[in-house]
Amino acid sequence: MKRFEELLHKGYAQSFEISTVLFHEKTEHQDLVIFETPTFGRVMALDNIVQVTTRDEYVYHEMMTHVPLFAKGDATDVLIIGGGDGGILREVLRHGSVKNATMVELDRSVVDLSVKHLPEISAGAFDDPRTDLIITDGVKFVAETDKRFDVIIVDSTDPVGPGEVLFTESFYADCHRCLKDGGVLVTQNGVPFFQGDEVTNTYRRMGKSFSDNGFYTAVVPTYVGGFMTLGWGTDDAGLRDIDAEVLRTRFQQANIKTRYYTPDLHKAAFALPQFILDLMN
Ligand code: AG3
Repeated sequence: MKRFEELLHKGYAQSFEISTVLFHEKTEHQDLVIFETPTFGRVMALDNIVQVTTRDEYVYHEMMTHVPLFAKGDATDVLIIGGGDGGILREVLRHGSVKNATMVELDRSVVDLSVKHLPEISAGAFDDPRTDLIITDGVKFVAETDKRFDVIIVDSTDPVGPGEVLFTESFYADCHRCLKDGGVLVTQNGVPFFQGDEVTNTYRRMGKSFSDNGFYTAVVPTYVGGFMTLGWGTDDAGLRDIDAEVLRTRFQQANIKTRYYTPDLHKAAFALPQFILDLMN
């Protein structure tokens, strides 16, 4: 029986039984494999690190998207950096307030192969007239664009290889520049039980540009290690503490059916375990 082994964390592995390999090749930027498994459906890994599974993708995609969008309530322009599988884009477009979703992905192959082998993840989102897909380096895009966004979502790989530049002080500063007043930046920030440095570093680096920054959490089974931290940066300190009743009303009016996100969980996700708070000092 063939297996896929992820060796992201020191001395510890995650291993999947492979039913079939659907695709495996080196793209221009990274090694990309998509395989079928008995337990997690289809899995896509980049440079041997699991990015998405059809079984648990909803947790991450809903929390990366609905927390900033329901906190804002009226976002019209959203920027997604990375996220080539289209899962974030799919969730963003479910918000009726959104008029434009700009997605900047480095690796065209990730988009093409996800549409081909993982079609339920983007679920047609790339064909939506509100979508602008731009294949370029996200770092370059935020350094140069004149556009301004209500929400920026950075759906990156881990800070090794092509994703590393998306965890720097200058990148966060450029994201800040691309936000409208009171906009919010959300980032993928790893599993702090194993990747504690990411919390410490991001907290310091984002803090240079944003007057209110921190993290909220989600638990994604295939990002092993318990809580994942999602980075949060804004100059509107009230955004992390929107009244639960307001969130419930917005959620109801948006009429979005979720599998993980609820307004109460949204509130609770900002409560951090002590070991994560300690990493922020
Ligand atoms: N991007 C985040 C993958 C993070 C994996 N890291 C980890 N397990 N620590 C996923 C792309 C989904 N659209």
